Amino acid sequence: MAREQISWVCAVIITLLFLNSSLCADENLNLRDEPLQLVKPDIEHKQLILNHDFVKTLYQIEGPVAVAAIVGKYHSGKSFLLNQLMGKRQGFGFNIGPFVKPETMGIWMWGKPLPVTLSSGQKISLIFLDTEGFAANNVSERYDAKIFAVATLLSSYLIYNSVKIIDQADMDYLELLARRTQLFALRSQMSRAKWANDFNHDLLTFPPLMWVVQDFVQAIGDDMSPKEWLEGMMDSSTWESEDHRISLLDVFESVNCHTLFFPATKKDLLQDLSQAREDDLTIEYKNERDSLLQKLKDGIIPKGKNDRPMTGPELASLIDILVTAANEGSLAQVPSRWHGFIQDMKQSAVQDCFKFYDTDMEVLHEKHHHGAINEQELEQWHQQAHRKTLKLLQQVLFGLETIFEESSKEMNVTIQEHFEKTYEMNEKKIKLRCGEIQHRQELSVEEALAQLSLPVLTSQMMSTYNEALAGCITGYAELLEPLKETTAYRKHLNQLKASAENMKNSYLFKNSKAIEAMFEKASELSSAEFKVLTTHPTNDPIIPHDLKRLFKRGAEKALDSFQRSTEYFNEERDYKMYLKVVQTGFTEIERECELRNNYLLKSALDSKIHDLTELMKANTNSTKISLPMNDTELDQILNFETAKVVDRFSEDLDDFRDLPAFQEGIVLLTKSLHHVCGTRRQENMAAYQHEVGVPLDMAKRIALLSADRYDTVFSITLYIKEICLLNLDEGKAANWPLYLKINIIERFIKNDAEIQKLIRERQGLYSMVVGFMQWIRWCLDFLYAPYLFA
Ligand SMILES: Nc1nc2c(ncn2[C@@H]2O[C@H](COP(=O)(O)OP(=O)(O)O)[C@@H](O)[C@H]2O)c(=O)[nH]1
Ligand SMILES: *[C@@H]1O[C@H](CO)[C@@H](O)[C@H](O)[C@H]1NC(C)=O
Ligand SMILES: *[C@@H]1O[C@H](CO)[C@@H](O)[C@H](O)[C@H]1NC(C)=O
Ligand SMILES: *[C@@H]1O[C@H](CO)[C@@H](O)[C@H](O)[C@H]1NC(C)=O
Ligand SMILES: *[C@@H]1O[C@H](CO)[C@@H](O)[C@H](O)[C@H]1NC(C)=O
Ligand SMILES: [Mg+2]
Repeated sequence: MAREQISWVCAVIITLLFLNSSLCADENLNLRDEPLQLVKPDIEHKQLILNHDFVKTLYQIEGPVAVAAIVGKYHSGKSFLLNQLMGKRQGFGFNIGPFVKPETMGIWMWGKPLPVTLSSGQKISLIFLDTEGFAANNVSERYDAKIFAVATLLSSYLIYNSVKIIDQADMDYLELLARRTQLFALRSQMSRAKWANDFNHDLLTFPPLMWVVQDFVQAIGDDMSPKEWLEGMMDSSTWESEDHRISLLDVFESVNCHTLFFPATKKDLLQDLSQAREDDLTIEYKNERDSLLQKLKDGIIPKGKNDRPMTGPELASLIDILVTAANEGSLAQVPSRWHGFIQDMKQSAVQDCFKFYDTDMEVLHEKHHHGAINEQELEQWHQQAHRKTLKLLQQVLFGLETIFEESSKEMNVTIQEHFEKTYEMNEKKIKLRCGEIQHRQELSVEEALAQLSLPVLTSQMMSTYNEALAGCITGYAELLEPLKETTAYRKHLNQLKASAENMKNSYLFKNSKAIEAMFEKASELSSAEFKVLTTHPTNDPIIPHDLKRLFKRGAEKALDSFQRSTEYFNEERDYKMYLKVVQTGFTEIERECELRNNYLLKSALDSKIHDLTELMKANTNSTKISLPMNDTELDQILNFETAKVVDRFSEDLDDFRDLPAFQEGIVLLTKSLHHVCGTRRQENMAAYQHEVGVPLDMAKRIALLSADRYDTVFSITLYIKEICLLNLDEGKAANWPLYLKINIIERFIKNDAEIQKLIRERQGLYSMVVGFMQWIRWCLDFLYAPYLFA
């Protein structure tokens, strides 16, 4: 009684403590010594709902942590067994269902971990998980699979609970669930990206499996352990399709079996074991239970990585991830029939693995910002991804050789097709990229050339071009370094070079035009300068020597200014040619100058001739020479004057002596002077005539009186001459030379109107004929006269 009171008091105190702690539980999240519903089903019993407050309590566990979970059909004694293993007695253990209705929904966790020292000596906090049983009336297999997967992957030790025997259906179902879970784990690993943050994916491992058979009474023979018995069962199991044999051994770290005797013998106790005390349990049960606990401690493999065991926070994160993944449907459907399951698995394995391949290829595309990729790199990456994918596929379909064979064929085709498309697309991208860079580089060359202000030295343009070309080719090579080996690269490089060459030629042409224009302008300017320099200010002709000097100096100056204005470009090919052109231009201007000078000279000569003729006239004017004068003397004077004038001419124009115009001038001057001389002689003659005016008048009167006797021009003329001569011989002119007298007479006849009238009257055919006869006779007379006289 006292003991009962004490225990009652204890219970109250504990309850008060519990209430107190639960009041402030939200703050300090104490580890509670009670079962917590970690995961519960939703209203439709399909999805899992995680209680985050309970998950948070795990954060407080700092040291290594491990989980032991129990799974199995509903109402198979899971909760009771867990209570036994935890050493919890009535009232404090998991709710043990006294009725057929399953009590444990979802996944329950014992709030306070059990400190356990493993056989390896490691001290860990062991957390027990109780689960909702499988195959409840109206619960789907998919829901079962979720619970199983989460519990299994959380565990470091998994207990499968069954009653009395190892049932073939149990084994099939367990294998399906295990296979599902394996796929689930692999998929979770595949989509690493999603939980990349700080999650350790190596935690997704399978624990050792302990198959516990409760109420075991069957004899399995002395030489056979429960493990061997289980293995025998697994070997002999009959499958729907032998092709798709898989084994729990393929999935779990290890598989073991443990049997337990009836916990009690009394029926009322068995119906509600929650009432049973330790003392009520059978010895066999207690022994076998303890040995199971020892096996658990020996067999537990704490999850971890690189010898670092999993801690509380990591466990919390693992729970979160697994529940989320399970809810998102990462668990494929579990068809009830094995064959369908296999087909489904194949399908989803191929799909998932292809997704893996695609994701892996996407990494490459991301790396290249979805641009062009070197073909080799693409190929290599693809092959590597292909290999990895096949390896993954093999892992997923482990133990299912035939469907792996089929699937990998299918996978090869899918991947190959996909790759061909990717490759083709990449080719296009390469072409586009190369073309784009080509144009960009072309622009850079054009820019460099356009910056030059023309005209510019050809050599400078070439060096600018060469520099730009080198830069653009280097730039092209650098920007397209990864695509160097492609044909598009070479093609566009050649195009780039060709269009740069074209650009160069067009700019060279433009420049040569500009240079030409510049030369042209400079040569025009220097020609104009030369013209100005060689234009003489007066209208006087310039003497040849001076003209030459003028030309020389002008040419020097004008050429110098041409050279100065084009000096910068004197290395250009056309420079010498333009220099020649300029000089030729000078020669032409010189010729024009000379022509003009000649013209000026000619008019100067003309006026000189005129002046000198006037001088001659003045010098031989009647005021200077008194006429008539002895012919010889006159001639002497005239010759002297002429010579004087000609000398004066030569003297005045001595500078032009070598020019043909000078000689022509002399000729003209001489002619002109001759004319003056002739005039003077005529005047002299007239003067003589004037001296003999009286006798000549006399002779004319005589001739007029006896003119009728002479009927021809010849005869009358001859008669008049004779009369005149006779008259002259009788006066002053008696001593004058005959030629002078004849000259005077002929002048007189020619100038006298009356005589001329007489002569005209006798003109006509008759006069001509008869005159001619008379002339012949006169000639004969003249011929024979001396002869006759002799
Ligand atoms: N015969 C027998 N009955 C058991 C054993 N363990 C539990 N029970 C009874 O089976 C019923 C269901 O137990 P429970 O632990 O709630 O099973 P659970 O639904 O799998 O958790 C209860 O009435 C228990 O008394 C066992 O080892 N042998
Ligand atoms: C399962 O059946 C029980 C009664 O048999 C019912 O109370 C419960 O709501 C059902 N659950 C679902 C998910 O249908
Ligand atoms: C699939 O492709 C890989 C690599 O190309 C090859 O090694 C393997 O034999 C192929 N598998 C099948 C089934 O064709
Ligand atoms: C001769 O010269 C004088 C002046 O030198 C001039 O006055 C005169 O008219 C001239 N006579 C003739 C006939 O030309
Ligand atoms: C003219 O002069 C020359 C010598 O001066 C002389 O010989 C000649 O007889 C002269 N004639 C006349 C006609 O006076
Ligand atoms: Mg239960």
